[in-house]
Amino acid sequence: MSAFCTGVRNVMELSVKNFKFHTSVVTFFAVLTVLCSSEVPRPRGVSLSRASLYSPDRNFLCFDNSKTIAFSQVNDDYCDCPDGSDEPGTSACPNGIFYCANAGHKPLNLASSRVNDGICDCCDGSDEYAKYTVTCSNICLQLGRHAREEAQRKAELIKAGKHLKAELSQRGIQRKEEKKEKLVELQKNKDEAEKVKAEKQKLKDGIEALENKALELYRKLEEEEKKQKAEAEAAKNRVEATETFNKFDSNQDGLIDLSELQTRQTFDKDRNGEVSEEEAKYFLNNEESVDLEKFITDAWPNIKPYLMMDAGLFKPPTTETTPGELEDLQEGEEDEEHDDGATDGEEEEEEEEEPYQPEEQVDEPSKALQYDEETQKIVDQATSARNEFAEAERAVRDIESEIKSIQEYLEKDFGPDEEFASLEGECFDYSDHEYIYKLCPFEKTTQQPKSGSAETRLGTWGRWDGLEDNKYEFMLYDRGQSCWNGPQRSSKVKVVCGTENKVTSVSEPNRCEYLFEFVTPAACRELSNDDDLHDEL
Ligand code: MAN
Repeated sequence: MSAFCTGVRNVMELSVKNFKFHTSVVTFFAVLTVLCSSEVPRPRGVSLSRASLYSPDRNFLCFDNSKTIAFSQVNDDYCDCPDGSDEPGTSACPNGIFYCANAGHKPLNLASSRVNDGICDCCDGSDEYAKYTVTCSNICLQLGRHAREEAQRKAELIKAGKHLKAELSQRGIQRKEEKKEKLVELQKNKDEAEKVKAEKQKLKDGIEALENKALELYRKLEEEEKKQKAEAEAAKNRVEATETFNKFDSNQDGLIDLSELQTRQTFDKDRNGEVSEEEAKYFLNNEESVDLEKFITDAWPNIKPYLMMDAGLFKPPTTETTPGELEDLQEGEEDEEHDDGATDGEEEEEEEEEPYQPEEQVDEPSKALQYDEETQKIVDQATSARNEFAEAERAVRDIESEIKSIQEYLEKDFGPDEEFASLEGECFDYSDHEYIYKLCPFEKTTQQPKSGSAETRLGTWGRWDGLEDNKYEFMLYDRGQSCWNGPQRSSKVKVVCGTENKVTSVSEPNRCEYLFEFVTPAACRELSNDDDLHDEL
């Protein structure tokens, strides 16, 4: 019988591992396994592998070697061994382990406190043998069948996916190689470009030194010209001021006093029909009277803008009058001039007065200095040397930035066999009733409301974030747009084996924390021990 059972177990293991048999054959062997697994006599709660440690023919030695007890004390509902090994089938020891065979499905090790606690933990119901609280039916065959079908489906998927994954890996490896080759080439180009830059710099520095020297004379000339211009301006201003002084000094006493300004409508700042003393004083810089020198330095700067305004040459920006007020002022002025037929002689005289005219246009543009032929040649050479240097500098910068982006690419972890590399640069959409989500592997995740408003970044590529046994199971995209009154958005992407690249679901388990599920052949890998059915027998 024992040899038969060993044979049954071997066939079962083989069938499940290789998925070569029809499901009905597997089920038949599963039933035989159930029969065989109950065949080895052992105390309740003991696994097959430990059965030999519990022999009714001899005393029982606690697993920690601390004690030897009579075999009759095993499972007597009294805890003798400190490690709980004498009570595998009761809840007497707080640290005891109960083993359910679950024949036909996966065996299970339970904390012995769960034995006879009224909850069916083992699918074969063996943990609730007291039956005073609950009766558990044995559902291991159904569960086992379902698990095997699921495992078979998975295995078939993996088989198909692995084929595609191999192609992806090949492409990824090739892409990486190409990038590495490009990097070597770029390094060479950079060395070359730096040499060119150094040469261009030398040429530029040399010609600029010549240019500086050649332009020294012109700079002096330019300064001189500026100075002369300023002096001419000052002289012109003085002439104008003097002429105006003489015109205003009606009694010719060499002084302009308030009364001499009060006769001139120009200085009626508030346009009330008369020039008050206060108004006149403003123009004389708060003096009662000024001589020519004071007039030029202190009064003329106040008077000139008003004369220009009168002549329509200048509309000063003023804090006292808004542009609208100024317009009103000018209109008012015109009206007064028309209405004022019966005013006294002086005013009539003044009306006839020629409007103020500056000597000549003040801001005459200065003519650009003409260089002599030799200097012009040097300036042109320097200009083109500067351009060439800037060009060489740009070339180095461009190569550097290309190198940087290749280095960043090479630093990215595209999986142990570069199988995820081809996902870079692509984006995959997923649409639910409210949003269109986007996963751009190794770049970002986004969410766009279907209503059309702006896209929200749910995260920026961070790292692989799976557990140690498969770090490629999850991607983390963090540092997304801030959540209102909350943290920055972030997304996790569960990467699952599939025969195509596709986002299959997106959810928001916590506010502003998103979970994408993405299937791709790149994630197809051999089943781990946890996944295969070896233990289920
Ligand atoms: C938007 C979306 C949601 C998110 C809220 C948080 O409506 O990004 O996913 O939960 O903002 O305010």
